[in-house]
Amino acid sequence: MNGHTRRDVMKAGLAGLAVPSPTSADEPKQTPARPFLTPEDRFRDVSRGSPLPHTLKGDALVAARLTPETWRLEIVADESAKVAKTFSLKDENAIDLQTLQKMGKTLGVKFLKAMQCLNINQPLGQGLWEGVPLRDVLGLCGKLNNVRRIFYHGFHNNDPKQIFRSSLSYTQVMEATPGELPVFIAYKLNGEPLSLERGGPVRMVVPWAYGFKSIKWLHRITFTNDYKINDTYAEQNNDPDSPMKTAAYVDVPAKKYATGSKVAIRGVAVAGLSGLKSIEYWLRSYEGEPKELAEDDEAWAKAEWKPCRIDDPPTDWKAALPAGMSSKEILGFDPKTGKPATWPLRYSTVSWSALLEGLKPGKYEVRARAVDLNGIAQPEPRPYQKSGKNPIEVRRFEVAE
Ligand SMILES: Nc1nc2c(c(=O)[nH]1)N[C@H]1C(S)=C(S)[C@@H](COP(=O)(O)O)O[C@H]1N2
Ligand SMILES: [Mo]
Repeated sequence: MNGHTRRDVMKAGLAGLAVPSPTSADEPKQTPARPFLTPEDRFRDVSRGSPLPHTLKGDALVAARLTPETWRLEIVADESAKVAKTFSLKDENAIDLQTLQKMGKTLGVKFLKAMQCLNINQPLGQGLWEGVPLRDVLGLCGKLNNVRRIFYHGFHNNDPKQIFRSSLSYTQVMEATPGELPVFIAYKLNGEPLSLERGGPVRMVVPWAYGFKSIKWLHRITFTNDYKINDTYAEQNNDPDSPMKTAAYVDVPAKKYATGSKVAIRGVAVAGLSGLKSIEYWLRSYEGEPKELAEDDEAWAKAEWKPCRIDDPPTDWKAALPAGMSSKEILGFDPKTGKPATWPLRYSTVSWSALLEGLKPGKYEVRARAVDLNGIAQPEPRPYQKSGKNPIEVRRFEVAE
């Protein structure tokens, strides 16, 4: 079994780094260890638009309604839907940030969620998101009829060609399984106002979905009786209805380790729709040039998968969370004890590691896979990559005198 502690892995990681190795600019550097909540400067960005909305400044930012004072949310209906009350710029009653924050005082929710792009292996970051459930905001519209879907989009330079839009069914917005996270409109991330780059002042956050449902710079929500998905991502051959997959991803290790040193393999895993039971690694030696292992290679059937260690929840939640916040306030945590109801929390990330000892000199490749709560190992049960990138990643390193 892997009885090592996180400290062992940190030490071994540093030992690995200490081995001098020739590096050139195009060789990947060893991935640095990641904190529980991703700091702003390490969050990866996936944004469209020219200019990128988050690069606007001064008057352009004001004209785009992307400052806390100028931001407005329109909630309207197309001709197919019937809605008692709408909110629009035209009627001068669009919803402002103050109104949303005021609702947040009584209805606000906080939860942990990984942001992940359907088309990128590794999650972009893990955040503590704060906002108001979308169903409560839509409640301001009163009685609805002929509403089957909710369409929404953000600021797009007022250029129809640049629009990036998404949608949800009425049911997905209005009702959640007890214990599950609701769709919500977020204005805070990791205890701070949502930055412009992360989609601030206000962004949609769809807990179970890949990033393309979580529209940044949210400007308009439209009720419709159209039952069809209108997502921009659907037009690019992505499965627009795919919940996040359970998957493990492997950090880049050091290139070389000295014989006799401990080799720490680390990575991040996402607990998706089917939850996360365990993570396993497969170490394999090779000679000569690295080769891709074909899907039908018989080595797969003979692979010896060994257990990795999944990081425990932080023992000190106060230190892991933004200042002044208690874990008791977060959805998915026991409000009495402040402990997470499950671990890892669904739709969040967890760090994992494996410590390899006693490796003989030679070349190695290491792979890792997640096993979900149904006992199914990655990339199954949904190996099709346009419903979410979950390939089994491989990393290579050398052990030498
Ligand atoms: N308005 C708008 N929202 C958007 C996008 C965009 O280009 N424009 N990109 C989406 C995609 S595809 C992803 S993966 C996430 C990325 O979120 P992040 O940039 O905060 O990491 O934002 C989503 N929301
Ligand atoms: Mo994405």
